[in-house]
Amino acid sequence: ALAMSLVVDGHAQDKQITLGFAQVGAESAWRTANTVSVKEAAKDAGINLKFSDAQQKQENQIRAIRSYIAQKVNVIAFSPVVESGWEPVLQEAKKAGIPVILTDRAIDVKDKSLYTTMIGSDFLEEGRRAGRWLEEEYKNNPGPINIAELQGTVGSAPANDRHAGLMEIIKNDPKFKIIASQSGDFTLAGGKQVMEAFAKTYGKQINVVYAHNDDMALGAIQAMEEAGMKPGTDVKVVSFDATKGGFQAMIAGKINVDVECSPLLGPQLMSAVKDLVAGKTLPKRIVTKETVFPQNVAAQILPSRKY
Ligand code: GYE
Repeated sequence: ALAMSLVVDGHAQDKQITLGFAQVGAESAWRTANTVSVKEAAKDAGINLKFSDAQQKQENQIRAIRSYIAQKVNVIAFSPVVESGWEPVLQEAKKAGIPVILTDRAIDVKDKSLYTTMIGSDFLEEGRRAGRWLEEEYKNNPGPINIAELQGTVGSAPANDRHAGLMEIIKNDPKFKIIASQSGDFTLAGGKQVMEAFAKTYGKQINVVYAHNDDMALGAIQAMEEAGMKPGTDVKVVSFDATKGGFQAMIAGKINVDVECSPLLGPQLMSAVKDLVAGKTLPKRIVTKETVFPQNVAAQILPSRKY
């Protein structure tokens, strides 16, 4: 492995960087790909990685961050489960002089000096992209267009922003109505369970399922089929991430559009870690490049998908 060469007291010595990474969990295909990306990139960069899985619980993540502080790692990175409640532990990191990088999800703190940079997607823009697709899809339809929303983890940045981005676009067009909205916690099982309840209560009234990720969309598709509904035709399905599973569902005609969100953040994270240790200043925000995939391009694009 490559190691950084530092000159200390006139002696050149190899000093390996240690990074403590506190992951959200393993709730989705996106997350699994993100974990692989982080682990592989650390290896390629010669960075010693300490990795923890919080099983979608903020308290576990806080505990992991505290242990990284106690172990005096060089840099801490984490993908915050939810947006709020981070000040105390981040102040502890700051006091210990350990820089913190946010990956994937943003946090809500007044004191922006509590983190150095945030590497990840613009979830608000993703929600707007989905909203624009809906406007275009239904432009010749007077409505009403009833939307059932499967939200991600309550209080998480992607759930908050994918909802807000959609609202920004459809709020001035009264034909669009969100008739039901509930969290499926970004999991397939959660999406299926919530959709079963929606199907019972609203049945044929639902025109669109707006799922905050592919895993929940796939679960919802199962639930709709079991309830005798036709996802992709009778009910349009809008999803996020654009995983291989999402692409396969598009090819099968069951997801209508998938807004891309890339989990492949490992290489960018490792170069940010190296820059920090080398004393460079990072931009406060590093945005991932992404696009939108409508169903009709899925078969052609799937072979080149990496997650
Ligand atoms: O969309 C979802 C995952 O934070 C962007 O988390 C990420 C989201 C992603 O569970 O599949």
